[in-house]
Amino acid sequence: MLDHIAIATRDATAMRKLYELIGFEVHKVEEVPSQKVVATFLELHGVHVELLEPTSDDSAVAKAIAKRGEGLHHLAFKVPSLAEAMQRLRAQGYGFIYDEPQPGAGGKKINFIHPRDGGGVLVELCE
Ligand code: CMX
Repeated sequence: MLDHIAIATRDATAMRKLYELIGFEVHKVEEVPSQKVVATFLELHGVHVELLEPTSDDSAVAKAIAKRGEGLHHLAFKVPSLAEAMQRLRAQGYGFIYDEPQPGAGGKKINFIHPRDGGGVLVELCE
C-alpha cells in the first residue's frame, strides 16, 4: 500500500501552506538525523504527504534539490517485511541504496530502490 508521497523542499513551513489550504492537516514534524532531514507529515482522507527539508548540505535531499530542483522526491510503499522484500527484489536484480534497512521517521525501517531501477522514480519500501 502507498505509505506516503515525499516532496523535497527548501522551506517546509512555506510549502505546507498549500497543502493546508487544500485541506491537509499537519500531524507530525520530526527531525530524522539518519537522513539529515526534517520531515513534515500531512494527511487528508488517508493520503499522506511528507515534506522533506534538508538539515545539512550533504543530505541526500539537499543534493537532490541542488541537482534536480525542488519537487517530487520519492514514493513510499509499506511492506509487511522489509528484509523479505529486499531479498525477493534483489534476487530479481533490483538494487537497493543501503545494504541493510535504515531507521526512518516514526520508528520505521526503510530502504530505497535506486531510481535507475525504478524507471526514474526513487521508491522507498518501509516496514
Ligand atoms: N528521484 C528520481 N531520480 C533521482 C532522484 C530522485 N529523488 N535522485 C537522484 N535521481 C537520479 C539522478 O538525477 C541521476 O540521474 P541521471 O543518471 O539521469 O543523471 C540518477 O538518479 C543517479 O544519481 P546519482 O548521481 O548516482 O546519485 P545521487 O548522488 O543523485 O543520489 C540517490 C541519488 C537516490 C542514490 C540518493 O538520493 C539516495 O541515497 N537516496 C536515498 C536516501 C534518501 O533519499 N533520503 C531522503 C528521504 C528520507 C526520509 O524519507 O526520511
